[in-house]
Amino acid sequence: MTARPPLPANQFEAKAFVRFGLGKFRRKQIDETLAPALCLSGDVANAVDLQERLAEVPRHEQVSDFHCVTTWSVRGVRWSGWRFADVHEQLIKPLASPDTGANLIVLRGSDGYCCAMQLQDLLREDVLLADRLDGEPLGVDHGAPIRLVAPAHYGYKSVKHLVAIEYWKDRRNYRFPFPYPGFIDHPRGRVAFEERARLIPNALLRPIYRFLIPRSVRKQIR
Ligand SMILES: Nc1nc2c(c(=O)[nH]1)N[C@H]1C(S)=C(S)[C@@H](COP(=O)(O)O)O[C@H]1N2
Ligand SMILES: [Mo]
Repeated sequence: MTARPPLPANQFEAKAFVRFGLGKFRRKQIDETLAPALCLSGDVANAVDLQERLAEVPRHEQVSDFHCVTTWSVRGVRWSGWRFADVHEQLIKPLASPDTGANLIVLRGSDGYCCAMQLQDLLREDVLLADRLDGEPLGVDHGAPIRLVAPAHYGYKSVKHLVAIEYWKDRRNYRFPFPYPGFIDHPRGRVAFEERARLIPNALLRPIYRFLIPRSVRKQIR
């Protein structure tokens, strides 16, 4: 057996992959009766709903580690869905035609959570729009009906219950969800560079986040 590479800096291995959400999002109830939709809008020529068209994109399966910014990691999570890069190339460009320079991508969940990523980071080949986990349809605990999976980035970028994607030129179209301060949201959030937050030094942030872990876990939504 080959040895597994070490975890990224200052992460520890969690025993289980649990439902996780900061503060108020942990308690939010997800409306499972909503008809699935994936609205694409922002600085684009046409706003479109991608939901029905995803089936045209080839499916992709991957196994990746998942790293939460509060320092826990889960190894070997098996996701399946569609590569964001394929969806961008095969659906978003032809159907919506985003403006040149619309490189700030805002991802919104049906619980009101949202997060932004740079287009260049979403086009990595390990970024998925996932609708399956460990060979089963994605459950509501981990983000049904569809979630983002961006393994090179801290988990808070991997928006669950994804219902809308926006392409923007101007950062002012985005705010990290109330009441959380924008400085805890790093513009990139790359795990390899320990980009946990803007402004706050990691040495200060890590103990605060570790303290919050037991308060952010929700074993099951029901
Ligand atoms: N819609 C939504 N997406 C979200 C969150 C959330 O609260 N709501 N929490 C984020 C955080 S901080 C993490 S670590 C992961 C947790 O994913 P999990 O619940 O599948 O473990 O989801 C991220 N995506
Ligand atoms: Mo997280």
